[in-house]
Amino acid sequence: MQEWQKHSRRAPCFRPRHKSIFIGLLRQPATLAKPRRAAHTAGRADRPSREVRASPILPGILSDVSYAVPLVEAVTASSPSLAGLGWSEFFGDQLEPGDADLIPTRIAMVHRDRLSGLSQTGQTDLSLAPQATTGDYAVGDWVLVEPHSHLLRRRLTRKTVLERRVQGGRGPQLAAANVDTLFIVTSCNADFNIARLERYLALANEAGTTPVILLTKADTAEDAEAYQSQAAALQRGLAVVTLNPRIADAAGALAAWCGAGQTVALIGSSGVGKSTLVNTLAGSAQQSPQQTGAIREHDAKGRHTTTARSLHAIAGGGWVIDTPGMRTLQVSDVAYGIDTLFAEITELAPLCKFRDCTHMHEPGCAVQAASKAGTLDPERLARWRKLSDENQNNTPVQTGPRGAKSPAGRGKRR
Ligand SMILES: Nc1nc2c(ncn2[C@@H]2O[C@H](COP(=O)(O)OP(=O)(O)O)[C@@H](O)[C@H]2O)c(=O)[nH]1
Ligand SMILES: [Mg+2]
Ligand SMILES: [Zn+2]
Repeated sequence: MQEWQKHSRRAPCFRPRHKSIFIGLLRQPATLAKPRRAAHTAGRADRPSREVRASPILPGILSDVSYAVPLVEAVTASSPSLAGLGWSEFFGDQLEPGDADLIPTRIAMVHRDRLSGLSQTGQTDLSLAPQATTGDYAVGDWVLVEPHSHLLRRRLTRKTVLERRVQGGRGPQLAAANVDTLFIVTSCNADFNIARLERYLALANEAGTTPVILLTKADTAEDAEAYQSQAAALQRGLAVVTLNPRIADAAGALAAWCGAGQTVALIGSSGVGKSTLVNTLAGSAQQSPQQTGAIREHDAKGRHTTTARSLHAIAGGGWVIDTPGMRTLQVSDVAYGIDTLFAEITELAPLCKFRDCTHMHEPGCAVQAASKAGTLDPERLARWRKLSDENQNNTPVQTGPRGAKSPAGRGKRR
């Protein structure tokens, strides 16, 4: 039996392909009912490693994960388990009988003209079919590869995907796939910008990943606690961690999100310490450390020293994806992400007199009333409006108010 077969509850031929997706939908939290989502964004409700760990049908699956050995060594020296690479039942359920000879491989690096992947046998450069392009793949994707030719035959449906629209860019860019936790990194200096953090949060919520805000450079700030409290107020239940990526303790502070089989991605402007953090998380076993760079003193802007996207093993287990820095980020198709971010506004809307209230000038508007009464921050309301309007303008298909698509209409092709 191949290892991937051990991660499937039933034989592939009896399994409906999208079973996990429907399970995911049934488990959506009752508050803030989420519209029906595409397979790749079934997200949070179907966390792989936790489900695998909890499964009585799959005893001992993680027992072969070597927690003590840095995974970067495990990958090159011995064979890592698929669960250690982030594989779960969500992916196992997508396999078909004809896939038995193919090798499940995780995309580890995306260059302009080539891809490399990690499998149980180590790192391999992958070859693409003539009509395929590297831009169709994201770091963290699971693909099926032919054993000898290393030809990439098929990509599995994503559990989560982070994509972004860059100002002036043509279409959305894939940043990372199958990410459990998004570390949104910002510094306690001129880089700290609430409206930009809200954009990242909307993106993370929409992608189905858990956002965590990491505040760096507290050692250079006069009042680091003020940054911490401002960040924590951005979204209900949001975790905010202040750390110095240059110090080894940073890895311990993030251990809760970095267990075996877990994948985290780093997002944020250039110069905030993302690559430094990758190097700290990867530890001394890392073969090719990320390049890091100094920032300009007057505006805290960094240089783009990270160009390719890549997957790095975390010394204590799990994987981290560094992404190139970006200052501007446009939102599109993130209605659900915005609703989660601004839950206090979303929850007031049903109390408005008109069902399609825009919360601008209508009589009986509960949102305006809360703003006037001082229970809703007017600045937050203004930022919600700006982001919602931008989202609506950038979202091509709209069948509901403010860019919210009808449940049946939702579903991006992946
Ligand atoms: N003082 C201080 N410097 C830091 C901290 N985090 C990162 N740096 C420095 O900031 C610079 C930019 O870091 P880098 O990792 O290249 O940022 P990236 O562009 O986000 O990948 C480097 O010189 C780091 O050593 C911190 O918490 N405190
Ligand atoms: Mg960098
Ligand atoms: Zn209203």
